[in-house]
Amino acid sequence: MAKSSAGVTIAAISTALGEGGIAIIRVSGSLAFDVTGKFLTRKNFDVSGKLYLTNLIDEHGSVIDRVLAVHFNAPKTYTGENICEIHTHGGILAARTCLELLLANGARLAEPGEFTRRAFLNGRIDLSQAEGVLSLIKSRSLEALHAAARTLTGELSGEIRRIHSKILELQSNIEVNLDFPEGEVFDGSILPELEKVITQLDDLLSRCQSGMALQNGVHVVIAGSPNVGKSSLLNALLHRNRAIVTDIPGTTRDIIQDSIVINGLPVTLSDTAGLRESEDVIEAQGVKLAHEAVKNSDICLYVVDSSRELTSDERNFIDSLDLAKSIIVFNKADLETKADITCEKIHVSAKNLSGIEELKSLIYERASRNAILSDGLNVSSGQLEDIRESLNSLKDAKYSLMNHEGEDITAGLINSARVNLLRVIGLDAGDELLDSMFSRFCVGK
Ligand SMILES: Nc1nc2c(ncn2[C@@H]2O[C@H](COP(=O)(O)OP(=O)(O)OP(=O)(O)O)[C@@H](O)[C@H]2O)c(=O)[nH]1
Ligand SMILES: [Mg+2]
Repeated sequence: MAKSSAGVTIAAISTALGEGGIAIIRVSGSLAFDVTGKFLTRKNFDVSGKLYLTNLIDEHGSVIDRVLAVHFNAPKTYTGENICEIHTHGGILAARTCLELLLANGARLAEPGEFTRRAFLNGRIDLSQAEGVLSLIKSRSLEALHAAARTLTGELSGEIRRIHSKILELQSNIEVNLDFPEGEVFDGSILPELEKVITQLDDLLSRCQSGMALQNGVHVVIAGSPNVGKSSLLNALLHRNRAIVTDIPGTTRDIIQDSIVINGLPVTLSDTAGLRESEDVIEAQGVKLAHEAVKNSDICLYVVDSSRELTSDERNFIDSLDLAKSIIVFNKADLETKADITCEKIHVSAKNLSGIEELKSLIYERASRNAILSDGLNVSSGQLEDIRESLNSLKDAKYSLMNHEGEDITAGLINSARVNLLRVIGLDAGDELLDSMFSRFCVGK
């Protein structure tokens, strides 16, 4: 979708298709009022933003629906263009007939996210706010919704602009020194100022990581030897019998997935086949899948049966785990403990449900990496990467400053930190970036 397509009048059904109270057809562009005017019996919509009752008619004058219609006059509209919205009665046919009439008479069907893309191109919102719009639509928990709303209302943009102007100040202070090759007039306040900006950007990055975790959720894999109680633990975490539990080792073969929400954090749980060498072709495939799942997980719950001693395979597996993203679960706490290990562990009983709430809190803690998730801000993965790169450039700039590598090198690094930050709010964004961003939206948004 090229930038030049802005201006052509576009139309789409903005509500979900299906039976409902009302359906809204949205039209945006310089000809929005002319295109819709042909099919509305009311001719004057004097007040911008006011809903008027009118009839929707077809080319022959037959009434299709009694509707509410509203004109929003450019430029203070969602897209920055003239917008007309027609509120038909819910149901697929009235809305679809209305849309077809508009498409046959001067409007083009909007592409996914095209209304919001126009809002961005016309300066009504920046790119981080556009991401907020998308996240708001896709939120799966109230906390994720709050994070999206904070971004949509401009909290992230405000922070980015504030940090950007501080970086700009630093950059110009350093560039002044480029005129003095000996560097003898070097301003000693630059380093502490740079450190302050690094701390601020670091905080912002962790708020964005929190927002991302709230939006995407985390993937938790339950792994361990056969019969230790992995499937029982899945059922305990879900509070329902999702997976088959038996005392026969090798019961679970395929990966069994389900999800829970912990303090607003969506968590996908995967129960896996017990890890062991197996001659059984099906079980061996399950074990292979289990290893892959552990590798791709955000957090691994490594379950052991605490009522028996650990095997050398289990000890080796624990040694190979990245403990920052793993939780060692000593299951069967209702029985006498025989297992022993020095690293941190949590005692639970999937049978009598002791320790399950504590385990959920631990999963939340690990996932949030001690950041406060309720402070989250929404970004796309590309925007998160831009913030991270910006931070890395600032850290490199600090290193180069401390090691007297030269003001030109420091200034170059600070400049790239600044440019990366601007990308987050969409300044200098190319068509390619915008295409990938807005293609994730639905039609009509
Ligand atoms: N006493 C006690 N028994 C448990 C507990 N958790 C699971 N069990 C029992 O341990 C046996 C194995 O449980 P599963 O949940 O099927 O174990 P698994 O790790 O999924 O086993 P595989 O799928 O074969 O790898 C069953 O008989 C469970 O009833 C527990 O906390 N306490
Ligand atoms: Mg199982």
